Amino acid sequence: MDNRTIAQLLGETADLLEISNADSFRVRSYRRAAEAVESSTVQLSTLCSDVKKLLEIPGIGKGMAANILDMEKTGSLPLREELLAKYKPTMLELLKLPGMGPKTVALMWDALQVGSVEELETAIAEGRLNNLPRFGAKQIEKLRKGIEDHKKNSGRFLIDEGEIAAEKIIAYLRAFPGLEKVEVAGSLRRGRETVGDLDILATGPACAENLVSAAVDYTAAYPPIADLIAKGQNKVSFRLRNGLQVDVRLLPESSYGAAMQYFTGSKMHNVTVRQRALKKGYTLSEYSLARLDDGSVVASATEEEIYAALGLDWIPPEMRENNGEIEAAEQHRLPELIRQGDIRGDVHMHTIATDGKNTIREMAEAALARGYEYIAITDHSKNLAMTNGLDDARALEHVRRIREVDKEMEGRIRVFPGIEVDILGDGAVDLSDEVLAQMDVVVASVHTLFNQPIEEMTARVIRAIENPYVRILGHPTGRLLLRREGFQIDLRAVLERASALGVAVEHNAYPDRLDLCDRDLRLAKELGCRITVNTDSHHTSHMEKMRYGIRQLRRAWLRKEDVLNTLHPEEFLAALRPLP
Ligand code: DGT
Ligand code: CA
Ligand code: CA
Ligand code: ZN
Repeated sequence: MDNRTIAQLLGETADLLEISNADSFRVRSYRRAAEAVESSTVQLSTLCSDVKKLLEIPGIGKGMAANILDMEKTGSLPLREELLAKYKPTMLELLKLPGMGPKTVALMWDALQVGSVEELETAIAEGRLNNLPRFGAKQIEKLRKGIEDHKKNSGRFLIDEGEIAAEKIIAYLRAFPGLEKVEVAGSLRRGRETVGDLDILATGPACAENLVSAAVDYTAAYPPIADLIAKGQNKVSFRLRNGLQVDVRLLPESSYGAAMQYFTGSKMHNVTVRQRALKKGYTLSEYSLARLDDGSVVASATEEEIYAALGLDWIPPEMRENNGEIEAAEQHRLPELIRQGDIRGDVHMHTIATDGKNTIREMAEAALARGYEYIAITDHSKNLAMTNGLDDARALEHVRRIREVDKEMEGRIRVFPGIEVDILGDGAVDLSDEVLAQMDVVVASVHTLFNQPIEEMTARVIRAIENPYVRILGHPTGRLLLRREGFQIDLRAVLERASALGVAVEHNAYPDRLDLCDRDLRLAKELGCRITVNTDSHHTSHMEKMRYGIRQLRRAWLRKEDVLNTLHPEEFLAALRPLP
């Protein structure tokens, strides 16, 4: 069992304990253990033969160690199963709705015997929530809307969850003798922000017609399979424990390129490419590009050959959305897309001063290890009290410490002082101008009052970026993928103003934000906005999430020169809006 699954089971148990009104100390011990496991850099399953090592992890006591051993052995956590049986297995789904915490779930259960999203929907429709204490018409409407969004999203997964699952399956398949090339196709290959299912293609000598059944058997024996959906001649479909469906196809080497092209999609890209093939007297299928007249194969082994035979440059998967990429490929003017290695700094991250898990120094060392030339430390401001946000005095003290660490690093990496300053309800920012003036990187973000009418929210954000010290607008729409839609805002108006002022807009690479989305990033570029891509790391391990952001920038057709933090440190500061 991987750390993520262990952490998830522990976290769910904490939620269930809280729903059952258990002792808060007990709830906390599960939550702390979940966090410890989540952020642990060692694979816990490798420690299970040695309980002492498990106990060395802070947050893991004797009881928790026993739980982890249990999970490793049985694949489940008895207390969690017990609590789920007391309520309903669907209980945890309710927590995914916005505004539904354990206390509210407990209330719904106690008062109305509601134990699933569906039951809640019915209860709302029947007006049974109207007599509940603490539930006004507004909250009920919010819940109803939340259920609607939830239903729209359910069945999709965040890109990181998809990618982690895919990497494991690929490693498993590569271990089979004669499976030489194993790659992901579908929406994950295109870098879409969420994925519906995984499409994995494999080829090699083991896929030859007389051999493939052994490879199919091996695929169907992948240990984490929770539910084998179908096992065909060269295709295996299954579901993982988290509900994610996976389609694996084992293909002869001769048609691998055609299959990659077909199963990468998108559907609309493929439709357009196929029409183009027909015009040229060809037919394009998942097996080959062939002549219409005599059926002879023109190209099939690689994507490059297929695109070339159609008079097109090879198109990066992130661009295959039928947004003009085919015309660009025909005219040999596809942009050179930004790559992960182009990034030289990460300028939005948190430390233990607020809700981060590491020190300034640890963040700097981790960034240095990634090869970065600079970071900015941007902790929260006081309006976010639950994060222990900084007031003016603490912010100044923090700036001093950041400058100290910058010196300690002796030029190996620059550490810029900054803040993620809250945009208050009226568009004022949360700290004084004198304090903001001490910082190099002021990111301004909305974290509260998401429900303002669109005019008010637009005016609010524009007022905030008009503050002359604000240099970056953080996660501009506030969306949380699969959980919360972005707030209502006239984004074009905001981006136009940001462009005029020289305020950069952020693409927040954290996989449940990916905000601005690909489409809006393209708009930002069109409007002449400066753009940065940041991880918003709350832990050293989060810095690697940059790669999910890079995928979105590529989907927006952005090049290295469109993104400020591809610059060297001094150039980067100079490219931000000039300070007053
Ligand atoms: P997803 O799974 O919802 O995140 O999105 P995709 O793009 O991975 O879609 P999926 O898994 O249904 O199919 C993978 C690719 O295979 C898709 O992008 C294009 C191709 N494909 C699948 N079924 C069809 C089809 O019926 N017609 C066409 N033209 N292409 C298809
Ligand atoms: Ca798919
Ligand atoms: Ca699929
Ligand atoms: Zn934020």
